[in-house]
Amino acid sequence: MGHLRWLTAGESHGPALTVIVEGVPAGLALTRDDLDLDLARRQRGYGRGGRMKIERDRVSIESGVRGGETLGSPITLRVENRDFANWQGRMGADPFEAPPEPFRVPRPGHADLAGALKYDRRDLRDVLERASARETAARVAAGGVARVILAALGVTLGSRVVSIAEVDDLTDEDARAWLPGGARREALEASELRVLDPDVEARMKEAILAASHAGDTLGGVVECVAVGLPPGLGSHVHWDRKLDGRLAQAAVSIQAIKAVEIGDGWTAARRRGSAVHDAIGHDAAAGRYTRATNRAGGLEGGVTTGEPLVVRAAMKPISTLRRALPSVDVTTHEPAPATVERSDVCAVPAAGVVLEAMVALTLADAALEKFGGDSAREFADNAARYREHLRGR
Ligand code: EPS
Repeated sequence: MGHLRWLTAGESHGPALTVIVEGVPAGLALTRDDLDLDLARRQRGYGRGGRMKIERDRVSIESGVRGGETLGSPITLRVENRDFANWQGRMGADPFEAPPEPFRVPRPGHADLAGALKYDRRDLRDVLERASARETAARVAAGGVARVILAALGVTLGSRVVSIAEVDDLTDEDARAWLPGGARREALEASELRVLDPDVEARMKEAILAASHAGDTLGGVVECVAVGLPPGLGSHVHWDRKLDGRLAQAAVSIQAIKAVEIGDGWTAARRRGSAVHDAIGHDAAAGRYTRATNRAGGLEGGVTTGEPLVVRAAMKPISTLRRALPSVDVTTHEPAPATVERSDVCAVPAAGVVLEAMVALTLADAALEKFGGDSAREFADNAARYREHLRGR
């Protein structure tokens, strides 16, 4: 909606990824350590490729923060691509002395072909460099800023992997246990696949290893939960103000995400209404409405209910296959196996961290829209006054 605006720039093997975040209130405590934590989480995961051994993603804060506090001015974050050192002659901005060997055979499933047709590029690298999920490092850096905005409201969020290929983690545990500060948080973060059930994790690893041996790749499903949200973020009054729609757009915009689910989405479609909707109660002592269940995933009519927000995203298998699929050379139109670049076998755990960032950015935008404020104090005061107004309503 534009209360919190942000733009990323950067190619996968260019010098760096950059993101400018605009609309952040002044006076929020922000350090690079806050942001580096999530960048490191994004780099982990069983099934990642060689690139993650090269990179040590760290943020350099280049504007908008002074002495550890936000100024209210645009915040520029830069994440260096260490791999650029190996790509100088092929990815620099200066005209080439000798043009590098072009990338000619598109990978089915990647943006290679559609992007080259649209932008009239002969070397498919001109497309794939920006389409690469490397860009998500910039999103995660921006997401760290959004997290700090949300923390001022007492909102925290986290994610876990719920399936890889056909292996499901059916653990049905209160998310507060595995969100930051919860008793199961450390175990979840220590898990290489960011899964709650260790037996399930072992089976997922076997599946990833088998796919790797076969020159193949695997996708899966990640779940992001946010708690501490007030009722009333988003709006029912117009399609582009509905928070569920905004979250869906944010989630599906992540590279390789093909579907999104809010609350019990897909299973709700198979059930009767009486088994789907969350009965309403009232807790007089707490001065608030309660729900017996949260199948709606914290959203009704595009508005937060105050219950935990639950968003799931389905990631397709990565499109770079070592056992390449049939494709066509774009210079000769002759059949050829798709080009094989170094890549991941499975990046689902990283997608969970990216989903957290996209959800955080969307929620921070909705919170700024509702509570406004140029300073952190004004923002928090407005939110506190609103919560007071809700008590006893
Ligand atoms: C990624 C960096 C990329 C890939 C991956 C995500 O680095 P490289 O292409 O140099 O190996 O590992 O991107 C893709 C799988 C893709 O299809 O674009 C990262 O930093 O997450």
